Amino acid sequence: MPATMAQQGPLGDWVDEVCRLTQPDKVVWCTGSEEEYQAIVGEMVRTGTLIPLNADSHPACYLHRSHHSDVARTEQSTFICTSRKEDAGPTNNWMSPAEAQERVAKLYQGCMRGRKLYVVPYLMGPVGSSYSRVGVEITDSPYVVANMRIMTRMGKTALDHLGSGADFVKGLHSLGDLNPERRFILHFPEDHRIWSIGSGYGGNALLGKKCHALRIASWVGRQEGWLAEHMLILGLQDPAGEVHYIAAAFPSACGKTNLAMLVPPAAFPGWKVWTVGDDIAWMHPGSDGRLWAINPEAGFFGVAPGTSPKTNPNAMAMLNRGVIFTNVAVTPDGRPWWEGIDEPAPPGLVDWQGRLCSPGREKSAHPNSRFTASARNCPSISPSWEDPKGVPISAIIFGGRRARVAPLVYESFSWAHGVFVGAGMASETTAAATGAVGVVRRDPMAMLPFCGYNMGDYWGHWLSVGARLKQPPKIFHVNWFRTSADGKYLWPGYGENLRVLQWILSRVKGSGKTAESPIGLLPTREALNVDGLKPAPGALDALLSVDRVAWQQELKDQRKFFDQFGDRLPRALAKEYEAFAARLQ
Ligand code: SAT
Ligand code: MN
Repeated sequence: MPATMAQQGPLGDWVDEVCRLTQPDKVVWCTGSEEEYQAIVGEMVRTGTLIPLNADSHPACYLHRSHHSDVARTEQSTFICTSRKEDAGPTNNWMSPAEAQERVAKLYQGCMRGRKLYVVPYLMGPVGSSYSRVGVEITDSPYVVANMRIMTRMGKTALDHLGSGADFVKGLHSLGDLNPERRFILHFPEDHRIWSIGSGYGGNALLGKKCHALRIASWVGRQEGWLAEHMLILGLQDPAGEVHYIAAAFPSACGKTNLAMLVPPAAFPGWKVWTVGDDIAWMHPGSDGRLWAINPEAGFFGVAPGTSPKTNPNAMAMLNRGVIFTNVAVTPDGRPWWEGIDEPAPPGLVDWQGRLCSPGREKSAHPNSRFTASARNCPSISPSWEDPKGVPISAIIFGGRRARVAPLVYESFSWAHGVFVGAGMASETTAAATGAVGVVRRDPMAMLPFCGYNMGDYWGHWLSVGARLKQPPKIFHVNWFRTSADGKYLWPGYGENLRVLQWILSRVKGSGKTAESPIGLLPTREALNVDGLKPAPGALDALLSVDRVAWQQELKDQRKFFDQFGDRLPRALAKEYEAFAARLQ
């Protein structure tokens, strides 16, 4: 549909209304074309918002330095604005729609004077898929437009999907004055609206991502019978050429991108991992009784630090063209640099705030510095990543970052027990959100910051989706982050995680030896392939054992967490809790 037609329907009416409120100098309807992208990027280069990187080593790559107080998601300024507080639940910040109108609407008054207003239609999901959804983000940030162009199918494609309808998520974003005191990320799931003001950072400002594809979509999915999850999707190909798809939930900055792009170790000839997505999965029960997943995104907004030819060669190969880097350091010859890139910091390195680095000083790249890269440039991108029907999921993995307690891997006894395992997840906090780093917090299904409604109802929804599946995926829990008493990682991680995926696949196929424990089924020592690995003495024992005393403490913590939900906690989950407590006795 041409933009001129869209301008006359419900979308045009909304844009007019926003213009009256925000008073922009100019309105730009984005088409999503390459020329438009070049023009927007060119203008940002002229204003200094983007810095071109070395044109030989990194053609069409740019560096953006954000405001130093705007570098991560801000959970304290993120709210769910349902009419009833109970519907947001105890784990979300809640603001009534009336209070939002009173406190936040006024911040938009005239906020775009002297700025351009961009209308950014976007499609979440493959073109032609009945699972895909349209959103429109209005923003005054050209950086957001350029990132949305990489992260979504933007412009005409989205308008074509929308037709003359009004079924789209309305996202209104303004940088405002970037003052954290006047920063709000509000979600109105009842009428599919998002208001974001005061931040230009990824998860706060690229509204298709966490705001739409998780918080609003989780609400819509509950009404319509599907799941919107904070999960990567990968295809695991065995030497016979058979591919099984796995969805895996980890909190932000816990290695989802690395796992999604895993390169098998040399000891595993014939194995291959295909990347379908690295952050979000929309999963629907299919008519065949299996669970089918699409990746709603079209790019990767990944954490740069720690990414190297060793940890993620596929990512490195896609990071040398057409990438927007945010808050990384830059070498004197214009190449991006970050801690863990596996190259010594060269003299003359400039840090993420544009200051000359002195060795041994603070981090040069911000710990939450990011790359925005098109999925098309990923060497391991799956041939099925844009399949309109999605890919069938054989296993679901929940993973936390836990120095202690959680073993390397275990399998749940059933779907309901798997939901309990996901609901009981905990993980150490990372730099992806502002606040303390390394503190263990409960993070059910890695959705704590992203579930758009009461998590008690969310678990109930998971249980009901499972009940509709004739072939439910098996559910597992993993932990790559166990450490020894002296703080060293016990498991090598990265490509070696294939060993765990291999056991998971054997379980999917009905073989794979297990040892039963109170928390679930662990691999036997023989069932986990550690050929060619040289684990530290005692490491495997620690990785594959269950410490009852530590789990009893965990149980208490889980209880406190679940108690907040009162009668919104599904009975089946309470029963799983009781059964677990009994097994631990
Ligand atoms: O900044 S994002 O929210 O997009 C990434 C993340 O924290 O998972
Ligand atoms: Mn994420």
